[in-house]
Amino acid sequence: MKLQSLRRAVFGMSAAALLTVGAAAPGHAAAEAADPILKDLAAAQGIYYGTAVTASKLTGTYAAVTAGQFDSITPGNEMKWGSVEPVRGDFRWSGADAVVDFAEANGQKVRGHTLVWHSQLPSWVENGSWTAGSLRTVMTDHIATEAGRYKGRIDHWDVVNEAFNEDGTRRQSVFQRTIGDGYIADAFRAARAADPAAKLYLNDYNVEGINAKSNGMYDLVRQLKAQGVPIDGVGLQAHLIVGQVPSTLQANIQRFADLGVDVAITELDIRMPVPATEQRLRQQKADYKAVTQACVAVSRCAGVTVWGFTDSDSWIPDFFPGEGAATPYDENYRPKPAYYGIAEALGWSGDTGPGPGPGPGPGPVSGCAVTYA
Ligand code: 9MR
Repeated sequence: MKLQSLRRAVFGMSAAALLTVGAAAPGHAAAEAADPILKDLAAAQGIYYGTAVTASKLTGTYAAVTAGQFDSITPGNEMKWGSVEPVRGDFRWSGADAVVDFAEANGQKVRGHTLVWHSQLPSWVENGSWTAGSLRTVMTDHIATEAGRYKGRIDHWDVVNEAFNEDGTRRQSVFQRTIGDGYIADAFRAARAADPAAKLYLNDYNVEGINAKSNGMYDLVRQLKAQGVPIDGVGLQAHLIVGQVPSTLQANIQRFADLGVDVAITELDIRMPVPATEQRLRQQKADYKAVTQACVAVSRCAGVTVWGFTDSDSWIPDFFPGEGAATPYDENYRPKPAYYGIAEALGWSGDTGPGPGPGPGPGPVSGCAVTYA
C-alpha cells in the first residue's frame, strides 16, 4: 500500500487506537492526511457510521481503517447462533469477544448481530424435535446466554433477523412453524430481560422502500408497540444494486420513526457487475450519498452500517457471481468515489484528493484499470 493511502486510511485515529492496531498504522499520519473521517462527520450530524467486520482480520491496515473511520462495528458472523453454539452446550465465544474487545479499545459502539435467525442456525436447533414450549425455552435460553454475556456492552441487538417473506407474510422458519407468531414478542422480551440497556431491533432485507414486505414489518411493529413488547428499532439492511436506491427510502424510514421506533441502515452495500466501470462507480457514489442523506434527514435514524468497508471483505462476490465492488473502499483500502459520496452526505465539502478526480488517484478496481474523471 502506498504511504499516502495508508495515511488516508488512518487519519483521525486516536493515539490509543493506533496502539491498539499496531505497527501497520504510522504514528503521526493523522496530521498530514486530507481525507474526511466518516465517524466525525457522522457525529456532527447526530448519527453513527459503522461497518461490519471479520474478527480474524482485525490487524494491520484493516484494523486501522476500522478504528480510524468508523464509530460502530458489527460482527459479520461471529455472534450468530451457529458460530457461538454449533453443538448444544458447546460455546465458542472467541470471535465475538474479539470484536467487542476491539470496539471497547477503540471507543466504538457494537451492533450485536443476531440472536434469532433462520440461517446460520446450528442443525441441532434447525432439526431438533421440538414442541412449541421446548423450542421457546431453547430460544429464550440462547438469548439470555448470549445477550447476558455481553450485558451492558452492546448498543443495538438485532434480536430477530429476516422474519418476513417478500409478500409481507411470516417466513416459515423453525421458530415460526413451531412456536407460532408469538415467537418474536417472546424473543424481544427475553432480550430486554437479558440486557436492559441495549436497543432492540427487528432487522430485514428488501424493506428499504415502501413495499409489501416493509408493510408487513410495519404492521408487526405497530402491533408489538401496542402490546407493550420492548422493541426499540427497525433495521433496514440495504443490500442494494447500483442505480436502484428505492425512491421511497426516506419516507419509509420516516413512517417507522412515526410509529415510535428508531431506524438504522444496518448492512449497506451497493453491488454492480464487475469489472467496475467509471460510470458505475460514479452512480455508486450517488447511491451511497442518497442512502446516507436519507438517514441524516430523519431524526430517529440512528446511523448507517456498511456491510464490510472494503471490497476485499464483502460477501457479494461469493453470493452473486459476476458482481462485486459493493463497498466504499477498493480491495487495497483505497477510498472509492462512494466514500466521498458518504462524506458529502454527511456535510463534507472538501477536496476529493489528489489525482484526476474523486479518490487518491487511478488504480486497479476489481482487476480493471479505472481512471476517475
Ligand atoms: O456477511 C455474512 C457472510 O460472511 C456469510 O457468509 C453470510 C451467510 O448467510 O451472511 C452474511 O451476512 C448476512 C447477514 O448476517 C444477514 N443479512 C444478509 C447478510 C449477507 O448475506
